[in-house]
Amino acid sequence: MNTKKLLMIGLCTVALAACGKEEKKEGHEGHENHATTSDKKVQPLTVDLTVPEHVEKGKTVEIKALVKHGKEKVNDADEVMFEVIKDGDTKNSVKEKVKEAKDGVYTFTYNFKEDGTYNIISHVTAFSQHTMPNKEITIGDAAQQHSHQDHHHAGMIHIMDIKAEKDKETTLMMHVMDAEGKPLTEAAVARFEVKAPSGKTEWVDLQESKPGEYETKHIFNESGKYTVTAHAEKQPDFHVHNNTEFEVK
Ligand SMILES: [Cu+2]
Repeated sequence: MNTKKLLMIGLCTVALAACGKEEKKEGHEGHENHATTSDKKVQPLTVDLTVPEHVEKGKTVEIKALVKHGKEKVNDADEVMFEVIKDGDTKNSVKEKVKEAKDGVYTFTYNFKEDGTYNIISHVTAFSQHTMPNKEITIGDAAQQHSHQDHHHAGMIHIMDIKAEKDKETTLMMHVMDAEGKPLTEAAVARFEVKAPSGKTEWVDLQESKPGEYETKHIFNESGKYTVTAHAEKQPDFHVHNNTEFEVK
C-alpha cells in the first residue's frame, strides 16, 4: 500500500520535471523552426499598416493598411477589420470593418476624442491566412500615461468568426499576439471556455497550427446562442482573455 503510493508520487515528480525541462528548451529553438517552415511555400499575406505617431485630439485621422499576397495587391480580402484599443483597455476596443480598397489600400478614418495612447490593430484575413500587425498612436499629451499603458498592454487574442451548425464539425481558431504585436508561440494554455445556450460549460483545447495561430475542430450539440471565452497563457506572466458570442444554427 505504502510503496504503491510512493511509486505514484515518484512517477508524478518525474513527469513534472520532464515537462518543465521541455518547455524551457523549446523557448528559442522552437521559435526559429516555426518561422522557417511557414516561410517556405505559401505566398505570404502581408499587411503594411500606416498610422501617424502623434495627433492632437478631435482630429480625424486616416489609417491605412496595404494588403499584399506575395507581390499582388489585394482588393478583395475576406475581411479587413481595424481595432482601436485605448490605453490597453481591450475590453472596450472599437472594431470596424473596411470593405473598400484601392490598389490594395484599405483606409479607416477615425476621430480620437480623448488624449491617450492607442493601439491600432489591422486584422486581415485573405487566402486562408490571417495577419494582424499593430501600431501605436498617441493623442494629445499622453506621455505621462505611457508607463501605465505598458502595464496593461500585455498582448491580445483575436477569435476568428465562428460559423457553426448543430452536430457538425466546426473549426475554432484564434490568433494570439504578445505585447510587441508578434505571434505568441508555444502557449502553455490555449483554450476556449464554451458556454452552451443551456448553460452547460465545456473546455476545448486548441493546438498551434502556425506561429501564434491555434485551432481545433469541435462539434456543438445545441442550437442557439453560445458564448466563448478564449484563454492563452505562457510562462512567466502572459495571460490574456477575450470573449465572443456566436449562433449555432
Ligand atoms: Cu486578428
